[in-house]
Amino acid sequence: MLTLLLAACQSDAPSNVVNSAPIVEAEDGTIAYEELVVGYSQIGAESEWRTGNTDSIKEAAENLGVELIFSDGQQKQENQIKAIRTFIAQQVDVIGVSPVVETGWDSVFQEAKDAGIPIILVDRRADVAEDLYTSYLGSDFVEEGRNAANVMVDLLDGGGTIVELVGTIGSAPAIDRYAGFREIIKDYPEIEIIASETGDFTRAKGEEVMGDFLQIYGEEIDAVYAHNDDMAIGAIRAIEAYGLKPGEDIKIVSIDAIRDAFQAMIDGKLNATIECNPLLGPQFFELALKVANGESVPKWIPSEEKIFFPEGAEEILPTRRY
Ligand code: GZL
Repeated sequence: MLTLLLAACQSDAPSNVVNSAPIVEAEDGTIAYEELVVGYSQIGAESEWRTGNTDSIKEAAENLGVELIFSDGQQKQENQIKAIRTFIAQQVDVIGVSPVVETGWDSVFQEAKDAGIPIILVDRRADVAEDLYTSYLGSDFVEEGRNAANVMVDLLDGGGTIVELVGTIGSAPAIDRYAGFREIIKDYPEIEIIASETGDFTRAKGEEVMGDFLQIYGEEIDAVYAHNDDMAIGAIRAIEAYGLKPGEDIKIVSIDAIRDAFQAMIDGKLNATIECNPLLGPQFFELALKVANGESVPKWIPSEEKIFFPEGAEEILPTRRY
């Protein structure tokens, strides 16, 4: 017998948040959101995408009444591993983690499994045996790389030289966006990637590395492929400081679709951004509750994503939530 108590609908809740989740107190031992305790190990606050992701997770926990124990790893794997061990000691119901890099998780994930605590990978994957995590909620980064390359081929009309700003070395998005881009570009011998360096997904490093590229290659550069918008915005600053026009003299394609990328497209400084959706909070807790209640869930839940261009950016910008 189920007792269903419907939460009051919050008519003002943002559209992407579940706002009338039923409070279920079941006699079969399953738990409701209000009884769920989740430990979340976040990477850090390296980009606008990340802060949007964190906001979505915290907001969803608040709206659903979930007890969230949140840890900011400051982009260090050792901090994330420490946080996961703390969650295990606190005997949380579910652990969510966005792994800063793909490798080095086997032992701590095994500790969680031995403690009977399921792990959900959010945003980024880990290179571990499939029995060490329950599900992965996140994007197809290889497809994002393919999409960026197809846009770049059109922008360069099939020929030109590209410099690449790579994300955090060893991270799933950097590895996959690197590979997906090359899967397409390999069929265009007139397009050459002349330099590729990590900007660690940050604006400051993206500006620094683009500045170095300009010192070495100067006007030989036709385009920039940035693994995220924050590095692209750093590159825009470096290109302007060098005396060239970003978006015109040097084309730029990046990934994430943050608000500042829409503004850069409106200003004519960015040529396209591939969406990578950080608003995963509601989906994550829906998945966590199912996992806590022993329901079977898909091994991978991919996000739905679009490609955005300067045309229409002005109308879309006010609707963007991150
Ligand atoms: C992608 C996410 C990446 C973003 C960056 O899902 O992991 O990390 O593209 C962020 O902006 O830093």
